[in-house]
Amino acid sequence: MSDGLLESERTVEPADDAELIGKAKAVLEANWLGHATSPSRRLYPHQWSWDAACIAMGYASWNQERAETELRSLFSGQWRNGLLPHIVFTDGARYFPGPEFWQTERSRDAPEWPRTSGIVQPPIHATAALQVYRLASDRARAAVFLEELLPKLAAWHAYLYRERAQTDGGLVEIWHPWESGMDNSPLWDVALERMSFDAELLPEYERVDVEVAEAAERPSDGEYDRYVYLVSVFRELAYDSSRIKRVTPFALQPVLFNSLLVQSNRDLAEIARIVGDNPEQFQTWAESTASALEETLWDDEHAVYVDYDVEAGGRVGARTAAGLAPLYAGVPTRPRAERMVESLADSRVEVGYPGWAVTSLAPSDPGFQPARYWRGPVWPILNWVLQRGLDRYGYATLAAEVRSAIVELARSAGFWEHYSPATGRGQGGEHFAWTAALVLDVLREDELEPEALRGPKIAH
Ligand code: 2M8
Repeated sequence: MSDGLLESERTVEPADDAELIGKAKAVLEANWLGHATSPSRRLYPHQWSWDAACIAMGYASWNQERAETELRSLFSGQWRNGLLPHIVFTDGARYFPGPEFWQTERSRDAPEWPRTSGIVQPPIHATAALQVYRLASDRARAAVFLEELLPKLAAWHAYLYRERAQTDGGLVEIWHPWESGMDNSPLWDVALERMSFDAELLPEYERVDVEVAEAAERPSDGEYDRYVYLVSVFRELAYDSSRIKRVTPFALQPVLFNSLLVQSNRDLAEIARIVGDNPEQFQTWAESTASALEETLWDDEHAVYVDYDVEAGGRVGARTAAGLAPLYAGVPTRPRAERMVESLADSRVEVGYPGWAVTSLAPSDPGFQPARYWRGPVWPILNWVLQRGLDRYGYATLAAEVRSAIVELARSAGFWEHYSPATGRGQGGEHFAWTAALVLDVLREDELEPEALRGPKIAH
């Protein structure tokens, strides 16, 4: 493992845009498993669901075949009930919890092969599929690909609305912090603390992550006990959603998950139009989730959206940059969007000069920890979601500054899982695939201007 030092600390000349693109492609290549791309070879040696969608978007403009294969491989792990698993396992790789811990063979819905986990991750896949089509060099072939993926994407969203939504609303819920994608975010603290279980009765397990990455940059052992407990409940119930729904001690409706779902529904409707199918169901889903976000999750006092704790029957107190995600899906009214942008000052940090980024928890929050995973570091994905949202509402300069931060962090420190908000130092896993993919998405080779070869392209 390298030291995560900034390139400047190593006195190496920073890469220009064309070189940086070459380095990003090399990271994806190094993580290529032959059928899919691992997020990071040692820390996460399998295929992850929302990483794969972002990775496909990163491949889209220069390697159509890879982009299609990435999504196809992920959907090869889809369950018969439509569930799209958060991990599709590769034989023999070392990670906890692996397939022998998940025991998904207890469910009638799980495929025998590939082996998978039994929970989900944020639904950004229709958005990725549409981007693969839009950037494809061979549009006719991409249209065939969309036709192939449409029923699978539709089954995935149908699973979410059938198994994860309350009867009276359009918000879907998660049953495990891993399903949020923001594993140890303070958003889940109260719900996790409320859970009571006997640690002595937990199945035995051994963490691998803390051998491969700095323990101080990972969730705590107490958090892992809770993650493991929830998996043990699900596998005891043979992953039967109707039973899990009745007993799960952890059920939340996250803003980020639901915002990505709104946009994925909009994109799925567009996919249906492209292949000559009926978009109505997807539009209806998009509108019902968008209205529920507006009506239930808007926090007027803080001008941001907040998660809802279904188990406790109330809003989550913690506020994070995930609360800005509705901008990405075009959900807020213009006055709300303006207030959200004004309040951005609270959670932005100046990194990757001349850009700025949002942190995973505001530096002013007493729980802020600059190296501890989803409790403070800068994550490319959150900033990627934000820049798309800012662009959508016409804040082109702000969006370009956020893109600049994503690019400049990678240029100076390399492609890391997350970055220190104080120094820009790389943290967590190195040579990280979705970081490379998101850089490729915001800095596209086909859009490079000749002068960009001499320095960063920043709009002011
Ligand atoms: C992290 O999550 C995994 C569990 O799914 C882990 O910590 O072992 C999260 O950052 C998640 O959002 C991400 O998809 C995954 C792979 O990059 O790593």
